[in-house]
This record gives sequence, structure tokens and C-alpha cells, in this order.
Amino acid sequence: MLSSQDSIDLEDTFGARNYKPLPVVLSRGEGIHVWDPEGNHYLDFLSAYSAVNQGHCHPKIIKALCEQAEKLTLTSRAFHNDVLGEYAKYICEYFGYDRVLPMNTGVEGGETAVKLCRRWGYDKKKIPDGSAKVVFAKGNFWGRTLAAISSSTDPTCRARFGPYMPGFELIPYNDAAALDNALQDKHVAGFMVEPIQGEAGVKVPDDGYLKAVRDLCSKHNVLFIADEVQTGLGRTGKRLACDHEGVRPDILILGKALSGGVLPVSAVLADDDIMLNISPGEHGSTYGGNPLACRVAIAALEVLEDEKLADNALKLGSVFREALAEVQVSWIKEVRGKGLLNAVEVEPDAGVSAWDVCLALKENGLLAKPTHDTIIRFAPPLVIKEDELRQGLDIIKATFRKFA
Ligand code: IF1
Repeated sequence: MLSSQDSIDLEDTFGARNYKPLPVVLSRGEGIHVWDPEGNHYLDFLSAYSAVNQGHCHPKIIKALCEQAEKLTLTSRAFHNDVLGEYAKYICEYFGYDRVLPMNTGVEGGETAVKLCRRWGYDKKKIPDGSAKVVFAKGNFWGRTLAAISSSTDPTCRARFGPYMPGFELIPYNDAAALDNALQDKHVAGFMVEPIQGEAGVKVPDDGYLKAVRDLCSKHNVLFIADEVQTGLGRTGKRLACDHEGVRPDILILGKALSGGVLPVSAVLADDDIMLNISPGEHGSTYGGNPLACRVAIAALEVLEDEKLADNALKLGSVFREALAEVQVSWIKEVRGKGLLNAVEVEPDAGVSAWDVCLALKENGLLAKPTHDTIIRFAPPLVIKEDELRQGLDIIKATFRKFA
């Protein structure tokens, strides 16, 4: 087995330099635990950005993967396979939609949602062909494709990749009045929004915002597209983050933990009135709906339900935030989040770097990563037990105090 340094050196020599990872190499994962090649243990408090909600290498999901992998992995959609129909029924009944369009990565889910939305705009809302608009919230992140970065307000994601996709409009997040105003435009087909903005730094909107989004989209005959790629599947303490306000999006985008971190699986769910405007041959992907992904996704969704992971996230999320609220260090600006999607914001001029804090956390056996320089996201797998969470909190508090 390669040493940590060997792995880092090889990556640095032969890999693109599109990331700056924390200086840690992971070689084994189980539940909330990960180890480096030298056998050093860490608590994973990032969960691959909420793709490993079920914990690393969950036995039931791995079993489903291995059994299917020995039978049939990919047929393409040129032919049927004997798993997609079963999966489609399962996930549609699980979330209460008429139909699912299976894709692979989260951003493909977003692209699919925008295409479905524009097509519905032309076919059902009678927007003149080629002039549909989709509204997004400033601070959004839904991936790295040219369409996704066209709606981005983050220069790191967007700069010097133009020209950009036309027909995208931006309004402030968590601002119902701005949304009401934007939706007056009859060419607007949809509003795509994260119920909690993950990459922006776990930005939790005011209670009632999602309800306002739902009502305003209905009022203006605009599709409410919920990007639940990061917030969905139990992460915020409910099956979907939209469930906190009991709102039902017209288009639901899932990804990440839909496969329990085993392979890329994403899905777009919608009712017939939206989904059936795309006819055969008008959209798809080689791997979309492959039998391996479908088997894994069924197992991943079953685990969420069987192990009541959303309830666990709701309960332990409160424990986490209450414990951190007691930590008396001057440089903490705010502790915020919902369920087990939480963040600590560092006072910008406190002279404490979130990166240095994360380095120290790693030295103390806990993995987290900063976003936007001053925000440390904490998102352990939802299978974490209270005593394990308190172990993590002990590490976090002790590390934070070193920066007091
Ligand atoms: C990276 C960020 C998180 C997402 C939401 C769609 C997607 C993502 C809400 C696209 C993906 C990932 C991308 C990954 C790191 C991670 C991330 F830091 F980039 F922004 F989670 F916050 N919608 N987020 O969060 O899904 O195509 O990646 O499967 O690009 O570094 P994807």
C-alpha cells in the first residue's frame, strides 16, 4: 500500500490541480470512521459533502452493490433492465411523485431539472420558444457545468469560463419580496433553490421562506424546483429539507446520499404534467438508470428509513449546536444549521483561519473542511450515535480552545 506522502506526490505529479485537499489521505472507511494508510483514525465530519449519510461502506448497500455487480451492471437505455422499473416505482412512492428521470451526478440532476422546466414553460405555460427564464438565488451552488456556473455568484466557480448560459436570473436568497417581483415576468418558467444553501456556508433561510416560495410559484404559475442534492435524504433532520415547512416542490432533485456514497446516482422527480413533455430521445445518459445504480439506490433509501436516520439527525443536530453554543471563544461568529448539516462561522477579523482550525482538527482526529475561508462545515454521517457525537464535540471544543 502506498504511503500517504506517496499518494499525495503521485496526485500532485499526474493529477489536475482542481482541488486543494486537507493534507490527509484516506484509505479505509466504516460508518463514521476513516483511516489513513498509516492506520491513523479520524472521525469523518464531512461525509463527502453529505453523500455518505448512511456511513462509509454501509453493509446493506455494499451487499446490494456486490450482488448486482456480479449479475449485470449496465445495459444503456437502448434496452430495458429488470431493476429500473422496480426502482422507479419505489422512489416515486417514497417521495410521492408520478415519475422519476434517473441520472448520475447531482449537476446532471440540475441540468435535467432546468431542461424539464424550460420544456414545460414552452409546452404548458406557452412561453415563446427560446425565451424561457429560470430564476436562481444568489449564493447558489448546484455543480460545475457551464449551465451551473452560469447561475453562480461565486467568482471562484464562474470567472473566466464564459460565455454563460442565457435566460438565468438572480435574486437574493431568503427574500420573498424579491421572488414575488421576479416572478411577475411571464417568461419565467421556474425558480430553482436549495432549501438550505450548503456551499454558501449552510445559510438557513427564515422560517416560512420555503412556504412563501411554494405560494409565490403557484401564484405566478412558475415551477418550484428544489435542489435537495445536499439537504435531502435525512441530512437536515427530515426526509427532505422541504418537509420542515411541509412544502412540495414541483421538481425535486436528489443526488449524493441517494447511493450512500457508493457510486454516482441522481434523480429528478416530478408529476406527469412536467415529466411527460420530454419525449423519447430528447434527454438521457449512458449510465442513467443502470441496474447497479438502481439496486444501490433502493438499498440506500431503505437504510435511511429502516435506521430512522432523519430522526437521528434531528435529535443529534440539536445536541451538536447546543454544545457548541456553550464554547466560549471570541472568534466564533455564529453556529448554525439544521439536523446534522451545521457550520461554525469564524469572525472575519479575529485572526483565526478556518483552514488552520481544520488542520488542527485533523491532527486531533476529526475531519472537516472550510468553505469560503471563514466557515467550517460539520456534517457527520447520520448513523452517528450520541456518544460518538460527543467524542467529536470533545475534539472540536478542545481544538477550538487552542485558538482562543
Ligand atoms: C465539488 C461544494 C458542496 C450540491 C448541491 C448540486 C450539486 C452539489 C446543493 C452537484 C455538489 C459538491 C460538489 C463538490 C463539493 C460539494 C460541495 F463545495 F462544491 F459546493 F457540497 F457544497 N447541488 N456539491 O452541493 O452535485 O454534480 O457534484 O454530484 O464540486 O467540489 P455533483
